Amino acid sequence: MFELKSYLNEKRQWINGALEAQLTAATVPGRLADAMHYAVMAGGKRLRPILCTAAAEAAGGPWNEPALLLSACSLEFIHTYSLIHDDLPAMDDDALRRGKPTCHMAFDEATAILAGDALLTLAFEVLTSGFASSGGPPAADWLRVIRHISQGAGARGMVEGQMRDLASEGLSLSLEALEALHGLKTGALIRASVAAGATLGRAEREQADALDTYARHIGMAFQVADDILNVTGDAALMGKAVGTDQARGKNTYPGLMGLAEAGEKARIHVESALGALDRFDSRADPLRAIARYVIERKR
Ligand code: GRG
Repeated sequence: MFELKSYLNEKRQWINGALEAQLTAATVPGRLADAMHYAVMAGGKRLRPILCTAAAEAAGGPWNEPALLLSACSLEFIHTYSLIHDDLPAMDDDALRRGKPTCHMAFDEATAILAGDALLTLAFEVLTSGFASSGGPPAADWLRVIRHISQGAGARGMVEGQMRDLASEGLSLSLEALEALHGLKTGALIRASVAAGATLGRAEREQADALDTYARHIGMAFQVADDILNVTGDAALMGKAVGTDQARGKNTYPGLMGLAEAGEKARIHVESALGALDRFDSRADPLRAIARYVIERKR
């Protein structure tokens, strides 16, 4: 029987070691390096890196190749940069993240902006370092990975989602517009994480499409669950403030359809994600367990 808790702990340890090593190698000691290190190593579930390695495993590849480790680090650097910038006074103005003062509170606003910038840049430096290693994936695969990640993170993905999120504060979005917003803000990097893993795991076309369907659904389930936790969650467990969405006039699933219906929506997305994995064998069990965890999580 697959045991998710020990699986997640093992992967987190592996990823945390790699993140430490990459940060040490890529920075010069000083305030910028301290702020980058502070934000990345403040905790976090490492969901995107784990999805990347689990997707490679589901496709039949090894999960622990150096190329996957580089992609996993890159995804976490991008995710952490987005959290640092999201917490800034110009955006969501949050004081607590991952159970600790946000980067701009622990350092200052300018340092937090630069730490985010440097992490975004480092993400791509780390990816390109994969080209240099012999015996790794072919260059064409690396280019595909870089394309998935840059598209997921950028102006057709997460950044556009953030823009829509900020622009729609205080306005009433339709369900369709809300889903499009979250598909970009939260979903695009999750899809990129799975697509990167599928590429490096040498997934066949059909497998890659099924994995993308899985990723789309867990991205939505993750966001609905996040909205629900913002209403019902425990701030101490989550390491960030709750009730903030309503206070800021954010469009959320519970706000639009009520808590019970939002919970049902998340559950349906998880079922659809699991359905997309029907043709996969037990090597997709980690992805299956992660799909369930996405809505059962308390943080
Ligand atoms: C600033 C370009 C830019 C984008 C910000 C990630 C994001 C976009 C905003 C964060 C706000 C938010 C609550 C989004 C909902 C889903 C989400 C991404 C939650 C945070 O991710 P977790 O739960 O965080 O994976 P940890 O700390 O576990 O890594």
